[in-house]
Amino acid sequence: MSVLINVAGLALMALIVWWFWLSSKGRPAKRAEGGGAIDIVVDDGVYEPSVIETNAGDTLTLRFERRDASPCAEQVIFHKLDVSETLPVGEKTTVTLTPETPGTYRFTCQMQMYQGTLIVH
Ligand SMILES: [Cu+2]
Repeated sequence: MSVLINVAGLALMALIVWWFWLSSKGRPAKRAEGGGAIDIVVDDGVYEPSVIETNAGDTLTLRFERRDASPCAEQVIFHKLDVSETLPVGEKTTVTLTPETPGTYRFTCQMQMYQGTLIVH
C-alpha cells in the first residue's frame, strides 16, 4: 500500500514540475521586428511582456508604461548593459538600447521584484 502511495506522490510531483516548466515555457517572448517599439506594461509586480528578444547590434526601443504607483516599480535597470531609467506613473517612458553582445540580460526594478529577460541573438 505504501508503495502505491509513493508512486502517486511521485506522479503528483512530476505533474507539478511539468506544470511549472510548461507555464514558464508558455510565456511568449516578444521579438523586436524592424525597429518597431515594444510596449511593456509595468503592473502587479510583472513586466508584460517579460521576455524580449532582439538581435545583437540592433537598436531596441522599449516603451515602459508604468501603472503600478508603488515605489517598487519606479526604476527599470538593465543589468550588465549599464542602462537604467526612472518611470513616471501613468506615463510611457522610452528606453533605447543597442546590445552588441549576444546573451541573456536581466532587467529588473531596483529591488529586483519586477523581473524581465532580454535575449540577444
Ligand atoms: Cu521593485
